Amino acid sequence: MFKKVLIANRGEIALRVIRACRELDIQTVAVYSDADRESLHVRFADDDVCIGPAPARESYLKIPRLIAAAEIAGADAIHPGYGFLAENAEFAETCAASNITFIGPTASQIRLMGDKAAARRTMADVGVPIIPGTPGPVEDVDEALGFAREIGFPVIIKAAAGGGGKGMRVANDPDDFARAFQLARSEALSAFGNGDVYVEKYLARPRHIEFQIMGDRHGNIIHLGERDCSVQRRHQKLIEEAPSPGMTPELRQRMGDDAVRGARAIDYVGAGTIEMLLDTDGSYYFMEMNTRIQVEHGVTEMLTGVDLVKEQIRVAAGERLSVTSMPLLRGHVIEVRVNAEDPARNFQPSPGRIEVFNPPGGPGVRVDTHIYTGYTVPPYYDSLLAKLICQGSTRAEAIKRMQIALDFFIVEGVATTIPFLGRVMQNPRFQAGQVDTKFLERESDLLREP
Ligand code: MV4
Repeated sequence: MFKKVLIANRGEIALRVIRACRELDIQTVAVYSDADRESLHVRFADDDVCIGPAPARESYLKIPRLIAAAEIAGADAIHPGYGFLAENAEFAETCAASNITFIGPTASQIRLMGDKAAARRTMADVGVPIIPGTPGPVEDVDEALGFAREIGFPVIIKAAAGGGGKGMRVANDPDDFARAFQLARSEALSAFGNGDVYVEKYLARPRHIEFQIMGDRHGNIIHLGERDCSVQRRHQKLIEEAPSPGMTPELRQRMGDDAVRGARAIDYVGAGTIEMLLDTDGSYYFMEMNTRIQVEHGVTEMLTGVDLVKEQIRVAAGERLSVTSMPLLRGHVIEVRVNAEDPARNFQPSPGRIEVFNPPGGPGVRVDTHIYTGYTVPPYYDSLLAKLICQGSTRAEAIKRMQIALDFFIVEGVATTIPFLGRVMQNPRFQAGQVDTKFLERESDLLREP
């Protein structure tokens, strides 16, 4: 097992990884920027290294500084968390070249799944359903329009190097197509330095369903059920839950088998997620694979009792997965993301000093956070303050516990999404499980205080 793990991250996920290391009796190294000197991850790690100024480009994203910090502190492994360098193949490669274990998949697995068009082809080759569309990137607008006419409108044009909604444009009809194509291409070029795009049939109201995958170096690959992340806004997830409302054991079996087959196609090692779109007619398709631990991993942990971060560390050290098939699912779990943002002002970030902090508790309630009374939320990073996760024996009980937990959750000093999330829990369509990726567009009244 590792002696010392460097956590190349900040915020709640850095604390989450430190906890897992402590349980495994592994020493920890925190890294921090000038803006994070007072952060809890620095306090709770055994060792800490300042890696630069506040902007992430000059600190959390600087590969040579992270490697140097690991070498100075004597870390034999690096956990990347999520975001920052978690899906950066070059970082994984540099770790390997420096004799430091990257706690995650191989650089080539990251690279392959990072190319969304290549990932699509890989999945199609092993019989995982993919959204009808072009076999790979398209050369020019005429070729693309030809495919679009074959597939049938509406279509969506996606950046091969994209993911998370960047470089994506919908074309409703042939007249609309050239404009959408050029927009997607130029957005892809400026965001990713790669203008490759491909075309898919556009699904109007899909559910976003993702399967949690874990693989080890002994050839074991399992899934731990799905999460429904349909409640999003501009590709930012706001609420995640499991099981997905409306999921049946039969559908889970089929989707889960496909997800595992897809991960097996690349001999996947570590924690990963197969994202799928579930259409209104019950058909489902592979969308993307994320090669990291995700923000919402705690949902699956609460539902299954499996500690995914400990599993990640164990399999990176060459051990076998401690679970060999999908565990029993314990009722229902819902997670909300508490952000320092104002929903009434277009979710504008609201950094500043936390004057009062009182997290909720009680049966079935988990709070993952790095904030405390007196903590100052810096303006440089994403605005996640806390993840509130509630479990119940039924979905209704989980919602009830969430409502109470949100009522008892006090954060003063910055605007937060807490009141908005409380309104979502009271929403009849949400309560009925009628969620899809257009939920918030339809229920836009939720954004304003009544
Ligand atoms: C789609 C789609 C409809 N049809 N692809 C959004 C993020 C990126 N990973 C892919 N996304 C979508 N791809 C086809 N062919 C709708 C979305 C989409 C979406 C997906 C999941 C969750 C929220 C979403 C919000 C808007 C669009």
